[in-house]
Amino acid sequence: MPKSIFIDPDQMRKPGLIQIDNIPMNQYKPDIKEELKLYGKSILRKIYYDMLLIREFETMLDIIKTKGSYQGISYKHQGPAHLSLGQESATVGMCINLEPEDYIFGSHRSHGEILAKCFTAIEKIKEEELIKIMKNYLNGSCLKIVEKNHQGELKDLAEDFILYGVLAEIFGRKDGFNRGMGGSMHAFFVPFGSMPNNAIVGGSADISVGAALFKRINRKSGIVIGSIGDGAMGCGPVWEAISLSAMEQFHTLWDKEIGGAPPILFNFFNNFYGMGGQTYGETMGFQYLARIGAGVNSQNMHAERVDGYNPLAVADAVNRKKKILLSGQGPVLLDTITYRFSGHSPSDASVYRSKKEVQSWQEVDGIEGYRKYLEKHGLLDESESWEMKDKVEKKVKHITQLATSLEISPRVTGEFMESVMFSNQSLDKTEERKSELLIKENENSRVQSIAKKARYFQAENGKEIPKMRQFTYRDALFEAMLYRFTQDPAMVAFGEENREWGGAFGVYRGLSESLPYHRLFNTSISEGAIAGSGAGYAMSGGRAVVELMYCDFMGRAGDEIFNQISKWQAMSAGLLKMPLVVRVSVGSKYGAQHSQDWTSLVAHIPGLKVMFPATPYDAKGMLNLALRGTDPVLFFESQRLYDIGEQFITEGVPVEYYEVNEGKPVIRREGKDLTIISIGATLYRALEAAQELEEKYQVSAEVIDLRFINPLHYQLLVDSATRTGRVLLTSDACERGSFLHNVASNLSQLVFDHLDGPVVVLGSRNWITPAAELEEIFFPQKEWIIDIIHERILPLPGHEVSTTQDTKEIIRRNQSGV
Ligand SMILES: Cc1ncc(C[n+]2csc(CCOP(=O)(O)OP(=O)(O)O)c2C)c(N)n1
Ligand SMILES: [Mg+2]
Repeated sequence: MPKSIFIDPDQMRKPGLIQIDNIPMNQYKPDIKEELKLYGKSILRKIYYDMLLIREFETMLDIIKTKGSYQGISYKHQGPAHLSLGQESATVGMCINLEPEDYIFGSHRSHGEILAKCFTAIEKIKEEELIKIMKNYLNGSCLKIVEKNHQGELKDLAEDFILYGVLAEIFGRKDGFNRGMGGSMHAFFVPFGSMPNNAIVGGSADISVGAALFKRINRKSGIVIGSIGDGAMGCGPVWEAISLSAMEQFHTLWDKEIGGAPPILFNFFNNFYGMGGQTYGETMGFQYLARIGAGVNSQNMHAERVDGYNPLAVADAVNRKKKILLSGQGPVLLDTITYRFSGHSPSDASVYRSKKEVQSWQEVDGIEGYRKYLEKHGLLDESESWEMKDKVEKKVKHITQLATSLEISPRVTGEFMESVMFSNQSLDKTEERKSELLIKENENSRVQSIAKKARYFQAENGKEIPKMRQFTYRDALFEAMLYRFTQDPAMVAFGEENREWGGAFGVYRGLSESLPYHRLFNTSISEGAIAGSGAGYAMSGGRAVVELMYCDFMGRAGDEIFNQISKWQAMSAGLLKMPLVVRVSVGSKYGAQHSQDWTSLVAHIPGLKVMFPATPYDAKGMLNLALRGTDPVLFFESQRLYDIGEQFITEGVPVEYYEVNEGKPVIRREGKDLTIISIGATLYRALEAAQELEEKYQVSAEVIDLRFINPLHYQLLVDSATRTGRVLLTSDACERGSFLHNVASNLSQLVFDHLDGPVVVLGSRNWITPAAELEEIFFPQKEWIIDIIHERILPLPGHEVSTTQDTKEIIRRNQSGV
């Protein structure tokens, strides 16, 4: 299906003026008759109660943190407490009109949001369902703690359950909502629509977009709110998230039946500060945050400034925006003004703002203002409000007693932590329905052309088959992708140029014939949001494959890869899965910013699986493995390899489905004198070197292709090194800090008694990658491999070195930092 939007030069060159519609600010007009009609007396009172309860919860944490004791309960809380005292009206208001299936994601300051969202859900969920959720959550262990000696109604018990689940999480306890693996800044409770909260400023923006994509693409009900602070408006990934969420293709190219844009509301809790920086008048230039909407699309993102000091104003805005979002007309931006009375954290002395300013906001406190409003209209009297205050104090005290006691609330063990780093499952489909495909698999023209190709690089007579007719590494990746698209209806792939172009290197070429736009699409040039929304999509229950054109662009998606994709399974205590494959192409020939192998960076990050196939057989078998798993995989590919045919599996790359065993390296050439271990495209230079070692020096080198970086099985490496007693490791990654040093260090320890020489690492030089014409003096070459073996491991009689790899040279290089 070719793209059909015509860009008309006459239209584009026409003079004119861009008209920008007005952006409303604080337009809510209280009308008690209407409000009573909409919510009823009991909910209007409940709003006050919820605000009080959140205030008491946060006050307790503040006192615990600063004084070490609350209502006679002594406790030292070591972790953070970013409190939202003063912001309760904004958070409660946001949640009043949300249903349990609506998702909220938040920031480091989100205790109030979790509580408010869950309290609203308790109101809306039927009692039997409520019991079921509490009984099933963490096998009922959290419920058991609060139901002991509990008297009263089920909803009251559910409230305790929420308060305890959040507080025990903040205190790092086993029966906290995420078994203490998330803690204060990351607690959440999915069954009530409270999704992960992020300690990275703005981190929730692109994850929320991914969740909204999941809802839209899979026709799930509800909207997604990504709540972040005003300070987050300065973060690149937030702008990227907004760009991606506002792509016009949702209206212009996607099937109408999908329903339009993802239902995402970016809710900025605008308290005018990002730590000590004032976003109004100092660190940002927007003056009114809502203005940002005007730059994004012609609807101004339906942006509004809302008075977060009136919960009903926020509730009204969310309600109106929800309709827009459900009709596919998002994204929406809310500039919800609020103020935090407390410091950024309890250690904050508030030196960046005046006492007068804090007092002025305290004088118009949203909770007090709302109480007066209810009293004025006869919906609450003074004694009732005191009763409520008394009740919330007792409740918070009780929960604090439970959550601070190590006897009642123990911590998890190291074994548990280890068990949740990966989910290690195989899942054919993430949703139960038929996969949407535009044509049958065998009607796809690429499938038809691949069918004519030779799946082994040589003919029976031993002659190499012409390149054009070889089934390549690129074809192998295509086959794995298409297969999984047919199996998993909720699988999507996106990135820059993913559709007609077929991904930067044509891996997907032809896939657009088979897949509708909502399953394969181009995105804005937003690597952070591409990776982050992939994470949001995956954690919401789907499977995503995102592509980063060049490994060097991982830097742009740094937070998403290092902090988000890698950590949410473990931070959720294994409750969330992350079936996400990030395809990363390792370049060459394009100089310093397009040619680096950064496998070592991700090898260092716990929580990621890292793979790097070097042959078509592995490309297909390993991508099959990654695409059926439930863990995040950084899947490295090499631009040097896309065009190669299969040279090792003589039967050829199977047409049928197969998987390569996870973590297992493979011997590519057997030998007895020396083991050469390679990662990625360096394999082929290692094999050339092994050939020359054999022919010229009668040294028999075993060549092992590591294939996997994490997890990695060492046994085959240990066996080989034990047999040969000599090990050289090589890859195209720069030598300093290369993952190969880890393998070398482990092997040195594991086979120390059998070694006849040092375990040596040969990488690229510790320079920038030079222009294509100079690459031979940068990347490891066959000659370097032989030279380093000669100089450091096994002298080769008569060998004349062309490079210096001796001790003096290694010391010199390190001394110069190169
Ligand atoms: C990427 C990143 N940079 C800096 C920080 C440190 N930090 C934590 S909160 C914060 C201020 C955030 O301001 P805002 O987004 O307005 O949220 P608020 O604290 O006002 O709720 C900063 C700078 C961080 N956690 N993440
Ligand atoms: Mg702020």
